[in-house]
Amino acid sequence: MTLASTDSQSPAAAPALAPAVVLTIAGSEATGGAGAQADLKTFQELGVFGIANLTCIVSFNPNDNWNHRFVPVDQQVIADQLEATTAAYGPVLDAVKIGMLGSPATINTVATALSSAGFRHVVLDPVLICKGQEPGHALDTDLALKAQILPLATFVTPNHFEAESLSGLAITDVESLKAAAIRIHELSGAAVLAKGGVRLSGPDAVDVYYDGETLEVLSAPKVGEVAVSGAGCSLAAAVTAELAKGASPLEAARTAKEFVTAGIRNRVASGAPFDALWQGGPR
Ligand code: PXL
Repeated sequence: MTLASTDSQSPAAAPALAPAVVLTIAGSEATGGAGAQADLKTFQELGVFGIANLTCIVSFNPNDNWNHRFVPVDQQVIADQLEATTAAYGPVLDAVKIGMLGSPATINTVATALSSAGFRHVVLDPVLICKGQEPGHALDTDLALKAQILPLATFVTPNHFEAESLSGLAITDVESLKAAAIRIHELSGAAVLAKGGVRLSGPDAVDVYYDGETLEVLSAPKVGEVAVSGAGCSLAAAVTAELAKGASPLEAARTAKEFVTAGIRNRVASGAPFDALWQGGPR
């Protein structure tokens, strides 16, 4: 509610409550399951004012096994979006989520903007791979992300593959997921929410949170054994929204896990290989 009350009957109208403002720097995923679209829907559901600055456009190809068609946004256009956003909202914008960057050039552009913007919360969803893609398809991008963006992150949400890649450890069970979360914290200084998802066997979807002091295993019964599109994006976006509203990193992680579990339970059936998480699920 942003309208100040003009009702002369109410003696002490409360001042309008301005929503927290959050930014996602992410790619568009045309079918709306993942990427900036998932982030914006998550922001709206969690009551924050969402902004998306686009880095690339991904359109799956139904005629080629749903492979990714990837088009980067021009570097100057990415820089322009970030300039406009920080100029318009700089003083109140203290939480940003980083999703798919997709190329070393974009990583450089975004790292430069982040370094001067001084955001309090930088939540990194280290998108090294999308569902259905081959690991290691873009090693130069993975290396640039680790070198230039990871050190700027205050909160990181790697999935199973990304946690193995960032930590250099093999993850086969909850104990090795814990070891990876600790290692990634040591490398980055960030709070870490490492996701086992459906990749670890057992009845529960298990994630590990570690911030240098608290280690917590977050667990929820698995909803099927198949990954859902937008789960990773929505989790990191929910963490960002909660941090912007003043939650602690651990509280943000817990709320985000609940939000994503409800969204997976109420997923939207898709003709693509993966169903899509529904951010309205918790309602
Ligand atoms: O889920 C990872 C992801 C993030 N961002 C974009 C994507 C994908 C996976 O397809 O397309 C734009």
